[in-house]
Amino acid sequence: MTKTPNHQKVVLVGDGAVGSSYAFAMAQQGLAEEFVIVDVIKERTEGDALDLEDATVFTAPKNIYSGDYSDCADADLVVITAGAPQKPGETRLQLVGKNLKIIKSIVKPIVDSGFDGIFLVAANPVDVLTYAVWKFSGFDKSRVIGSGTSLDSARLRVALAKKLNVDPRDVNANIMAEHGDSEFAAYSTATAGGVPVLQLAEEAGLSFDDLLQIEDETRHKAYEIINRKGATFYGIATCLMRISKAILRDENAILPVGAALDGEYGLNDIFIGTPAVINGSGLAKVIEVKLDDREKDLMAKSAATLRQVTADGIA
Ligand code: 6V0
Repeated sequence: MTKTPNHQKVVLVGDGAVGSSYAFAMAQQGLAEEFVIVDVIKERTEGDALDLEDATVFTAPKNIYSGDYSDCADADLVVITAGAPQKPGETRLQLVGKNLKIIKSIVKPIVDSGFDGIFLVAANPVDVLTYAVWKFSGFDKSRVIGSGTSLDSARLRVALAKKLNVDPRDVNANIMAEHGDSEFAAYSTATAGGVPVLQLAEEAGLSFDDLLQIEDETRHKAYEIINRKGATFYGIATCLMRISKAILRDENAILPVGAALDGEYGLNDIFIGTPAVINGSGLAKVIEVKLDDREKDLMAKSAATLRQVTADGIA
């Protein structure tokens, strides 16, 4: 298919629970004129493409089909959700061995296709795998983005909104650092309606210990979902759609993602959860949050955890 100037093409690699939910979210939003699905299980991608094209009657004209890595050649965005998910009780970092192998086998044929767009990575452990995609692809850091703490931040906003009895869309609060057990809530800069969350929490009778309890529940929410239904997918799929939209519509949106750091927070050579400006060129700028002492300490510890796993996994 020949692309016209405004024609946008997305390739999804990994058509499991997360990938297929992402494809559905993208179809619902009418994003990307061409949407290609790749997976080792070919029948599933063919079935999903046939199923999803029926949804386009009610959204926007789209060409959705099952493809292969050669389809990445003229894609604007490749989204990687291929990889083993957590089993009950398993941490994200424990997935590193199996998923690094999968990532390596995926990135090479994509780069060989001539792909010159943006990578968005969601497979876990996402911070380590985003770093791996950057290393294996040889792409500029601005063109490799991880889902990072986007889902965790959404979870924090939902939890705070319930406690404060406000709309979660009006809560501006980020979970930062690893997408995993060492993440933390950046409460010192969180706001709702322009007012500090710390002030609103106090007015609502919530102590800082109550906020730490919310942080802890946010950190463990994935385990609660996995214990009940075996996987989490609608939340992350919608986060991926939101990041994709910021890229495809060149929004300059500030979103929490997994970003490559270049001295921010005193860190280098790492992908980690932080707010960043996302546009048609990828990650335009890391927004460095002014952290308080508790948060600085947690950021450093989380980075050290990630560094250890990254160094062990990617020689
Ligand atoms: P799933 O439902 O098992 O789907 C994984 C898919 O990947 C399957 O369809 C596989 O066939 C496919 N796959 C495996 N190897 C390859 C390969 N070499 N090439 C192409 N496709 C392949 O898992 P699910 O969709 O639940 O999770 C996918 C990944 O996302 C896992 O690593 C999860 O841990 C991760 N998640 C990340 C989140 C985040 O916030 N970043 C949130 C939830 C899940």
